[in-house]
Amino acid sequence: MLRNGLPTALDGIWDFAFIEGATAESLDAAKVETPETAVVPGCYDVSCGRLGKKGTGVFRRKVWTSGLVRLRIDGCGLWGKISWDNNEIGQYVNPWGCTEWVFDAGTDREHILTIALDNVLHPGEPVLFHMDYDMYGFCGVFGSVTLAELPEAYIEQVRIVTLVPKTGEVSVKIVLAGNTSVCRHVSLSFDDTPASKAELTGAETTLLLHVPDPHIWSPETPHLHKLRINVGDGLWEGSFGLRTVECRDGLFLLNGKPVKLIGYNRHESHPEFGAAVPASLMLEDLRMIREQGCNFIRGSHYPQREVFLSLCDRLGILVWDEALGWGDKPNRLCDPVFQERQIAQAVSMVHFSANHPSVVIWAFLNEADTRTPETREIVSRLKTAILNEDNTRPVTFATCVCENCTCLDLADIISFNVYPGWYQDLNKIDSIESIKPRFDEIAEFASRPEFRDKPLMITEIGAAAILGQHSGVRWSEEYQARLLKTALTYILNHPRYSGLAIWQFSNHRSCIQGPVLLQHPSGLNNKGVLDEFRRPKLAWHVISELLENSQTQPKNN
Ligand code: ADA
Repeated sequence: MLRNGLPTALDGIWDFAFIEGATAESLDAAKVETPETAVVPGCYDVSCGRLGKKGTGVFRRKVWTSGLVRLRIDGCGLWGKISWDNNEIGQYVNPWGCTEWVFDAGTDREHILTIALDNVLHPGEPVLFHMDYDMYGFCGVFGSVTLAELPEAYIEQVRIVTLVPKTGEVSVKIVLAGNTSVCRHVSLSFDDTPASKAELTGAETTLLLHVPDPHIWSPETPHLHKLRINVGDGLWEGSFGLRTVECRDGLFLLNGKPVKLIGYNRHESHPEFGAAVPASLMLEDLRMIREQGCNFIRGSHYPQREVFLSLCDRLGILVWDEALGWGDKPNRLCDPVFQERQIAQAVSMVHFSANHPSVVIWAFLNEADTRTPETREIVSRLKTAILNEDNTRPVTFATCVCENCTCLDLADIISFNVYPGWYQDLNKIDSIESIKPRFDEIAEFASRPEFRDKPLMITEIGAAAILGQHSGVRWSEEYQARLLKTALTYILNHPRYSGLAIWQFSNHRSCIQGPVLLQHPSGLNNKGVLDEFRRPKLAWHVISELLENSQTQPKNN
């Protein structure tokens, strides 16, 4: 490895052991034997015989390095401890979220990296994942593990903000760490053009620069620019997009033009990969979504991985990126430890993902029960923490308490999760006709003076369907297709709505044994318009035809 701060991937074959019933906290992981084999990224509990097992997966490999290093893991399940040789160097308490640790690796020799992760649920503890969440808590390393050898003064963060897309005017904030006094100048090169030099003004320097030959980033023209930065021995390379996002007069504006956000909620879930969905499958998912005529993904319900956002940057897909939460009640929302972990997770999400042009909305706490005033504190603290990290994007949260939410004034986008036709009117064999009146009611509510300047979205609506089930009523492909066609037709044609995220792209594995309408005895949430293997249900074809004939959405680039 070159000691320039650039990451090297440690993915591939690792040693492994699974200790059933144990928590990572209870293990002295550095001393656990690891006679089995695992592949990183990868989940332990996806294959038969392992699904549902609770315990600690111990992942281990050798690494030859020395000195100051930065270890980064782009998402894990669910929590655990990181050890280097025989020392614990950090805890992982940020399920699905990217986390990094900077530490002294020691002398130039072979070292032992151990990642111990448990999916044991800690009922009653203020952890960030619970058994009553409608998503399976896999045990594994979901994203890439990288290590970077750091020079004496190294680049901790670069934040690129578009000021004027057309002229390519950007601000570039460079945050240094280590012995920053040794560096006085920085050299920057856009798109491999000749580098320009600038003076550093300390640990944090913000420069106003012009991108030569600027091209705007948008779903139709997802043009990416590249920036390379040299500071002393330190090197940073990254891509970015010239685009602006705004919410004004009830509209969602991209580069100053109104856009309807039409697409899906998508979980990272697959029967063979669990939550460690490979980039090749992510690309297939995104290609299908783009070719169908959609332009939007709500990353439900946790921070999206680096590689996923990079693919969305390249394909021109707009992303709602949200911190982990699912139906949390006031007892959790008001817990001080839960609040601190929620805030740390949200800040980390923004810290790692803010340079992705595809990310256009930050969010948190899906369907938190915000009907009572004491829940405002965490919502307000999360919004403030995110804006302190990045004030260039709208910040919001999706609520299912809708008009009864006490925090809508804190939401930059009014985002309602509603299920007329599925969870309501269960005494009726068919209640799809309740969608229009409900959407009318919401549009009326969102037209009140206090809300009318905020964009309005339906961030969830859907119905389950079992592939091959053609009864015409709930659980059939026909019912799901009719329900979604009704909802999508309404949103595409109603000017008050800025978007719709269908629940959901593909079936995902749940872990709650909740009401049968929520998930099928197979342990899957079957509201995907594709099944868990991405096999299309009737709804996929009906939506494709609807979008093909709609004048509202931009056609594919
Ligand atoms: C909620 C929740 C989703 C999913 C959905 C459903 O809206 O936000 O994660 O559980 O319900 O399938 O009912």
